[in-house]
Amino acid sequence: MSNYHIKHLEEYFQVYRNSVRNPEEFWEEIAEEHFVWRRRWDKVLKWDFDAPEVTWFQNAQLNITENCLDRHLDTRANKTAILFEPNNLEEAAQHISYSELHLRVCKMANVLRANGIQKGDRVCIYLPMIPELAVAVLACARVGAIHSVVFAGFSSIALSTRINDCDCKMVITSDGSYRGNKTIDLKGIVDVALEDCSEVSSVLVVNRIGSTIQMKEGRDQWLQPLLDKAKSTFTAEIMDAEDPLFILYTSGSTGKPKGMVHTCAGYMVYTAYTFKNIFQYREQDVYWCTADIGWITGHSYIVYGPLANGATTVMFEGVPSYPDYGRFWDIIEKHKITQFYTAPTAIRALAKEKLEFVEKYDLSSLKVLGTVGEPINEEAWHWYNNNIGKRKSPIVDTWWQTETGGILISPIPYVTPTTPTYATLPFIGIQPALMDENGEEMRENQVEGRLCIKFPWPSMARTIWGNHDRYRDTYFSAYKGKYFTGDGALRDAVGYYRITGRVDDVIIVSGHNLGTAPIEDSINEHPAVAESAIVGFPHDVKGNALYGFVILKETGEGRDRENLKKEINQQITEQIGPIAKLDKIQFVPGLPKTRSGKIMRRILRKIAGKDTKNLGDISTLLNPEVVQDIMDKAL
Ligand code: 7RM
Repeated sequence: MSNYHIKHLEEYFQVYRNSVRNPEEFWEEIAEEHFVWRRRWDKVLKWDFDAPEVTWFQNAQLNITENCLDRHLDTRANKTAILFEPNNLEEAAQHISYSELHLRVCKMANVLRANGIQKGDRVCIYLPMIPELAVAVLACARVGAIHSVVFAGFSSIALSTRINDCDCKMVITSDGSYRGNKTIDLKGIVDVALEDCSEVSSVLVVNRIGSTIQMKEGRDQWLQPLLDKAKSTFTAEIMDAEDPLFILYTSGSTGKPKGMVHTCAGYMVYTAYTFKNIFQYREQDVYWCTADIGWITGHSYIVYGPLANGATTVMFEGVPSYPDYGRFWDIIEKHKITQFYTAPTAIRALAKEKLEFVEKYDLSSLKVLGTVGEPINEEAWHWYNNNIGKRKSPIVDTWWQTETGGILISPIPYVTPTTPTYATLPFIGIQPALMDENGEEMRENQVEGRLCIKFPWPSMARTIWGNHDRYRDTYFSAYKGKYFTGDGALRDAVGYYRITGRVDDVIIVSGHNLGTAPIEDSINEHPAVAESAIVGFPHDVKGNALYGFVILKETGEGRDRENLKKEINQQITEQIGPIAKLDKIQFVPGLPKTRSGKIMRRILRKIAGKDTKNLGDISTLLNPEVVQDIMDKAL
């Protein structure tokens, strides 16, 4: 019991040491004391990073929704589980109690079953941030279906790619969504996507905005009438510990997104345990994470982690700028938020606005602030600390990934002294390693290298859907016996970690992971484009923005450049989504390449970042002459 809630630094070090020396005993105790199981495990951990293969809580049986819902009904039936704050001010907030949520999930599970969804089937969820999204996720888990939530800002092509990759049978969506003072035609996007998805036999539609939409006979059904008729109980499907719970796509360095597969037991144990400690969660708290459930942060720290702890978790449908830039602070005051978890990009955007938007509100309920998604710069950290936390709420800078399922490096608030821009110490059970250029682990402090994790943790993704080889190649082949994160990091004199950013071809824009390859693929499809390369450059709000270097075909040379730029961005918007649009496009005669034909993005990054003093040795390039030309015309 005592290990479940770390209270001071000595205790952290002691529990950490124990968790690393006796990982099986440690996680067994956590799993035993804080969750309900249908069958106990035979073995806590089996692993082999070469295969790679990882099994936690072998042969245990459970249903995660019994842990997130049923077991709270005795003690928390009337406690608010989900506090829904709508986009529109005219609409009242909704307090959905644990018993109400349980009922809604059971009804939804019955609807899924009645529409042919069985254990192991994949269901795509493409919904805005409304309670039905959480209900749909939990209902899938209850029937044993594997949910694949696709962020409702993705385009129809991105959606159909994800639906087809894992053969979803069903899509759950809404007529539309509210976003500030706009509405978005979600069902229209789904209709276009489904022209390419022959396996989808059923579409359930939430009526959110009351718009007129097309309903395809025999395929599409409004959800509400089905729920009205559904039975209010549903016996949870019994799941094996290692059965897949969900698939969530993340971009990689080739064009195809990677469907990361998370499994039931380890994911539950780790997200619940990290939630409790990293947010120092107490029974009366009102916790708010501003992420969308379409990202891993929403899966782990809006839905599963909080609900497994019987917490009150806020779901906000809107945007930070509507009706004005005070909306976040208004919500904190209105619901007396105790933990507030957001992204550096949101902090930077709000820090640009007048401080009056903050000063109008009483933020004294706050106890813990969090950030996630990208490195937070010092200036944003101080703004957050001074103006939102009033220097009394510790900031937890939480480092983790879609692949890791839960937070791996973070302070524990009121326990770990924080330092701006540092994610500080590994969480309990996490064993980081920094690797040097020769592939050797650096064991001393005050070093910088590539960040690996050298021992399994319960919530790690087990595979990439349909492509285990890619899983091995991406994460377990760079350093033998270690999980490679793709990030660089430094470890300071006291052993604190600071994440320095991606070392591969992934760019983080506004906290969203964008692979360069899919964007380049999209640009290259434009008839006037021969070749392209994308790099990130520093942007004061988004963290990074995208800079595209584009070689035109001869046929494109005569075209109006401004029109071409518009068309290229239009194409990216359609194929990937507006998030991947380029801020700058430079037409170039060639791209710097190595002799083996690899684009030297390092050089392009320096040019885009206006840091050309030290380009390094370019004489070994295939075409050193293009570099000067690109520099002369840089934007
Ligand atoms: C949770 C999430 C993962 C990538 C990761 C990093 C970057 C995330 C931090 C961070 C510095 C942080 N999942 N990243 N958190 N960098 N400090 N606290 O964001 O799969 O979408 O992205 O995000 O590069 O590898 S993700």
